Amino acid sequence: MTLDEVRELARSVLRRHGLAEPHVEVVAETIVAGQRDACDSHGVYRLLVAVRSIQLGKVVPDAVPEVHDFAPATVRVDARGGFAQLAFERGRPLLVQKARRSGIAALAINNCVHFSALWPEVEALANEGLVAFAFTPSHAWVAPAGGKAPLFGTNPIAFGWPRPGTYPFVFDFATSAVARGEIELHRRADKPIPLGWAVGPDGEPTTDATAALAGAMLTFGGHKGSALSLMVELIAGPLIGDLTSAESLAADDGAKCSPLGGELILVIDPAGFLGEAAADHLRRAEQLFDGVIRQGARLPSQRRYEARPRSLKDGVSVPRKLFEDIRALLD
Ligand code: NDP
Ligand code: PYC
Repeated sequence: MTLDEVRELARSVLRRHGLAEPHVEVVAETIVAGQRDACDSHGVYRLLVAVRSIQLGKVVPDAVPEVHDFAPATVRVDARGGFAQLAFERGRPLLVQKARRSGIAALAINNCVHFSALWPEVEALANEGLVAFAFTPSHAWVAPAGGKAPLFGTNPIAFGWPRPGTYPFVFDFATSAVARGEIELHRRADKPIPLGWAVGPDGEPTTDATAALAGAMLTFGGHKGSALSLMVELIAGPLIGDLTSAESLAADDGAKCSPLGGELILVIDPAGFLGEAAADHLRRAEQLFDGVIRQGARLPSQRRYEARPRSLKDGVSVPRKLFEDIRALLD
């Protein structure tokens, strides 16, 4: 498919299910971006769960986010039960303005439904010359290291750093061994998952995707990912007055829709510490990136950035079964 066809498909499906126009635009763009950058678990596949969330009343399709200028360096956006993308877009100008004025600022998005990757947000902020961090809990699917029962979400952490003359440095990963969407894609393709991603309902390691989804996912890096996951629960949950992953799953009540809760975004303007010297220090930071690449290692996001021009030129491949499942949503 060309990216225009992906965009048209995403928009038509979302409209067909009653999503209000301001949401259609921004939600479709994150789906196009995911597919364009070869992030299959957060591309068109996400239309299935987005529509399910609309159909089962787990997202408010015409929510109008409310922006609150809360304090000199903080912004709160109440998404009013809608998808997170529009809330982010509505809060972003004030966040950037505050970061430029104070050197540092935070955006708390509350009461949002979050189904997307976080990198589009930190990349957009890094493109404005800011260093950005983003965090959101999800549903309680992941066991803490040493345990076997789901408690944490897949709880992604994303980071963006502006680079002169090139794409920003961005990483974005789940604090579980892998995003849940990856396991779902393995189940759809009837493929085994690697050991270390999850345990089954019996608490034993499994390579069966269905058993993994019914059991508990595992954190990445054992106790280290577990601590980071708990941090995400705290700073994007109680710290901003929003739900933990366990509370989100309880609110879902078995519907299997996208997580409900909050997102915390922190931004730092390098000029806030460095003034006019910021550009020199950002140039100095480039040596670190060179040091990675010189030894044959790759930077996070390199795969995405390589996929991007390829997709723009040649289009993207969508598995036929997935395409048909999505097309059926238009009937
Ligand atoms: P991956 O493990 O696929 O990738 C994580 C990061 O590591 C990416 O930035 C990736 O860059 C980079 N990376 C991968 N391999 C290497 C390597 N060999 N060397 C250097 N860097 C590397 O991601 P996850 O499965 O953990 O998460 C996928 C997505 O799921 C994320 O975008 C996340 O935001 C999303 N998610 C969203 C949730 C939500 O609640 N909204 C919950 C959980 C996950 P590259 O992309 O270039 O490969
Ligand atoms: O893949 O873990 C995931 C996920 C949760 C919410 C959005 N993506």
